[in-house]
Amino acid sequence: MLQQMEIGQPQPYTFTVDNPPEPFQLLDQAGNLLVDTPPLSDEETLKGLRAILLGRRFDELCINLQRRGLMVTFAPGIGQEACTVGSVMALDSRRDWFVPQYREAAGQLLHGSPLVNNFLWHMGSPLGFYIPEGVRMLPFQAGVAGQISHAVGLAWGSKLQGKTDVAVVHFGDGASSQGDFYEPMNLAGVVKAPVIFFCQNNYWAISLSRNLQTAAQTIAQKAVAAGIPGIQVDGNDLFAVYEATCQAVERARRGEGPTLIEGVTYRLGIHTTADDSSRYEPVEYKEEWRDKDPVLRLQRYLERRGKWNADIAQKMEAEIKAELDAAWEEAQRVPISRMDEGLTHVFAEMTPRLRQQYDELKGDAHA
Ligand SMILES: Cc1ncc(C[n+]2csc(CCOP(=O)(O)OP(=O)(O)O)c2C)c(N)n1
Repeated sequence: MLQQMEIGQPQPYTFTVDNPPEPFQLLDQAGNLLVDTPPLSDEETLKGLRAILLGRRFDELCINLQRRGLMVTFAPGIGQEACTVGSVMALDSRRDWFVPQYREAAGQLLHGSPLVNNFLWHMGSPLGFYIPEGVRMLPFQAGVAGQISHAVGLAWGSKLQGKTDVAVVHFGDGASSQGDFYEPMNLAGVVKAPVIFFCQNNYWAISLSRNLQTAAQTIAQKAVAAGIPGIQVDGNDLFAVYEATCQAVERARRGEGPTLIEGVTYRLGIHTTADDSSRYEPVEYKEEWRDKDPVLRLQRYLERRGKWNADIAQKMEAEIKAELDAAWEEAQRVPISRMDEGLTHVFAEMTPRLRQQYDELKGDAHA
C-alpha cells in the first residue's frame, strides 16, 4: 500500500514500529505520476533533472581524475542525487542552509556552491573549503555525522534570532547509528529547532549493509524517540523528496520544529575511490536498482509529456560538459597548495596544537 500524502496538505506522520507504511512516492519507477497534479512544473522538473545530471557527470569526471592521480579520495553520489536535489529545491537558497556530508555534489552545486570549489577541495586545496559570501552551505564533512550538530546549531541560532531560516542536513544510514545523530536530534526536538534531518539510506555504510546497521525496521522511525515526525520517502523519486521536504520546511518555519526524512535509495556507484565493493556487494543488488535510477525515471516522465527527447538530452549533456570543462580548466590554473596550508587556513590565528604541528611540518624536509 502506498502511503498517501496529499500535496500541499501536511499530515502528521505516524509510525507504528511493527507495520511501517511503504515509502512515500509520487512518481513510480516507470515514470507514472501517482497523483493528479505534479508538485513541480515541467520547467522545474527539467531544472531538477539537469542538476542531477550535473552532479552525476561531475562525480564521473572526478572518479576518472582521481584514477589519473589528479585528485584525492573521492566519494560519488551516483544514483542518490534525487535526495539532495529534491531537498535543495524545497529550500530558499538565499536564506536556508544546506549541510552536506561528503557525497552531495549535486545538491551543493544547485544550492550555489561554485563548481570550481568542488574540484579544488578534491585537489587538496583549502580554497575549495571557503564558502563564498551569500552561499548558505557548510563545507564537505569527512567525519561521519559530525555535521549534524552543526546544522542543529545553525537552525537553533536562526530561531534564537527570531528568524525562520531552516537548515537541511544530509547523512547516511551508517551515520544514523551514531551518538552524533541521536544527541543533536534529541536537542533539536526539545528546542524545536527549524532543522530537517535527511538520511540517505543507500543500503551501505562502506561494506556494512543496512540490515546489519540497525534492527530498526526503518530509519525514519528513529524520529519517534526524539518526539519529532519521521517519514520514509522513495529517495529516487524527485517529486516525493521535494514534497516531503517542502512540508518539513513549512513545519519548521511555523515554529513546529524538526523532521526526520529517510530517503530510500541505493549506492549505484562506489563508496569511494579507496574502496572495492566487488569484494562484498552482490552484483544483482546494483542490477536491481539500476532501473530505479532517478535520471531514468524523470526522463520517462518528461518523455511522456513531450518534454524530453534525444535532441534535448544531447543539448543538455553538451552544456553540462562545457560547464565542467571550464571549471576544471580554472581549477588547474590555481597553484598547487602547500602542505602547511591545511593547518593555516583553519583559524585566523592558529591554536597552540596547530602551531605545534605547523612547526613540526616546517622542520620536515618534505614540508
Ligand atoms: C566518525 C567517523 N567514523 C568512521 C569513519 C570512517 N567511515 C567513512 S565513511 C563510513 C561509512 C558511512 O556510512 P553512511 O553513514 O551510511 O554514509 P555513506 O558513506 O553510505 O554515504 C565510515 C564508517 C569516519 N569517516 N568518521
